[in-house]
Amino acid sequence: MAIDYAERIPNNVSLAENRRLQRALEQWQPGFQSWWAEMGPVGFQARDVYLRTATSVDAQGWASFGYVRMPEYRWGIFLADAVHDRKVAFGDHKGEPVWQEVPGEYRGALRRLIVTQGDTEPASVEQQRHLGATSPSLYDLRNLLQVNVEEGRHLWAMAYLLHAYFGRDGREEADALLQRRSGSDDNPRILGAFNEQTPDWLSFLMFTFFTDRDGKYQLASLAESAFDPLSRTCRFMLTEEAHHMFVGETGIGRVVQRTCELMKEHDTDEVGRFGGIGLKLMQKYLNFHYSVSLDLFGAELSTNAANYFSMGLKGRFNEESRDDDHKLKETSYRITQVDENRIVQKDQPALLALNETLRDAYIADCARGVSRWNKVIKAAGIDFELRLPHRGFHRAIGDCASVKVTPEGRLITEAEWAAHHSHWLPTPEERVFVGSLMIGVTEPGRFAGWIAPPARGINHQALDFEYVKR
Ligand code: BYC
Repeated sequence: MAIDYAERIPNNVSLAENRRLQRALEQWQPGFQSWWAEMGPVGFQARDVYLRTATSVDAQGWASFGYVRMPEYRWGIFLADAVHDRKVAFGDHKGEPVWQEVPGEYRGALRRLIVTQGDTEPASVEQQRHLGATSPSLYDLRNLLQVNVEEGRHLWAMAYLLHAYFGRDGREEADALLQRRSGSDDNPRILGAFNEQTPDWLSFLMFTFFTDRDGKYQLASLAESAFDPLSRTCRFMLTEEAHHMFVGETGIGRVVQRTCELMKEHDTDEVGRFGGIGLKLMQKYLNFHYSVSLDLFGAELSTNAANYFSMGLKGRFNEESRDDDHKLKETSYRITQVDENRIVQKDQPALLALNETLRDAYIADCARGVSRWNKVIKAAGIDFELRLPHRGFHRAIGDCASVKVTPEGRLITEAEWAAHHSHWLPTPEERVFVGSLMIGVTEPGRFAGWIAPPARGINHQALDFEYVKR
């Protein structure tokens, strides 16, 4: 179904036929716009940016590219097409028709999931709002702003579900999504990683690789939901999310490539003197972003996750292609836990271990990306490998939050941690150094010295295309 851009709120949910809902969303819209003006990207709001906008939801051609000023971006509500005769794929309701309304007894749990998902979207925009001034090229600036407007659209997606299906408390929650602030002491965002800072572009690229990838896995699990509007919303969000992870994976790949070039040119690992970011420093940023993103999956054993699954609200990654009973009452799953000061593997009830199941899928996906970066290093003839640290390293949620673990997975004392953590995580001085490299480059086709140009431009445009107009 094509989307009517003449409407005040572009949508493919027949909003015009539901006057009450339309009015409620039209009342929320100015709040969103004020939030965008106050907390969205700093600068560039009056510029023409070469953005893609969703114009339909079919697999081919949903994206149309053109110059848009961000405040005029057509944020709207788009659900993937309904799957005919869709049945609940897991949990206690397996095999029953999916729901078009929220079952009363699951209202609270479902609202909480939608609010948690929705809260991350504006949070990431807030975290990234200062990055435009220091973008390494117009190409990268455009990608940042694309990610930002699409996170804004994902906020719309969740605000729509809250307004359409949760009555007054849904409207209150949608308002609260515009009120919390990333990093605020009094009213912070819900999940830890979304209160961290994204102060420089290396952090941004790591964030889009690691933290947006949590988004992929969480959205894919919610796309399995028996609550069909949530499933359809998340399915369409996933198509947009892919570009965000592309920005991270290719972005870090380009930093790695540039570093390798500098290492060879100057025959040294110490590329900082030549305006590059050393591989060891990159490893520290990786350690940080990976570990805070692992926390986003919750504790290894979670009754919340078990309930979400049994209720049919949140499935596993690729639920339908899994070869088991999809109820998991009798199954076990091997997880990593801390037991009497040792890290051990234990079989636990699979139903309780769903957060860990999802984290495992995520870890395998991260490892594939890291191995692609390592190919760049190897091709340059350099003997170094980036690595994912142990899953217990630097954790604030779950079993390992109470202990200290090295990147290799060895349990250590607080004193050892205090003596060594600066070898594993970026120090304040290193963050200042990375910050010092961040000087905005705005001439079309030029790139900052710490990152290589990409292999190709956006939507078949040249690298020196004016992705953001003066
Ligand atoms: N920070 O039972 P547990 C994205 C709380 S990213 C702070 O293990 P559960 C995006 C937890 O709430 C994807 N608190 O938790 C990416 C619970 O609190 P209560 C976002 C945390 O519920 C980039 C307690 O600890 N989507 O889209 O099984 C840019 C016990 O924990 C954290 C979702 O997350 C944390 N990290 O699992 C833009 C999907 N972790 O009950 C966007 C929806 C746990 O004791 N959310 N806690 O008060 C969920 O499915 C679940 O809420 C979680 C947590 C998986 C996050």
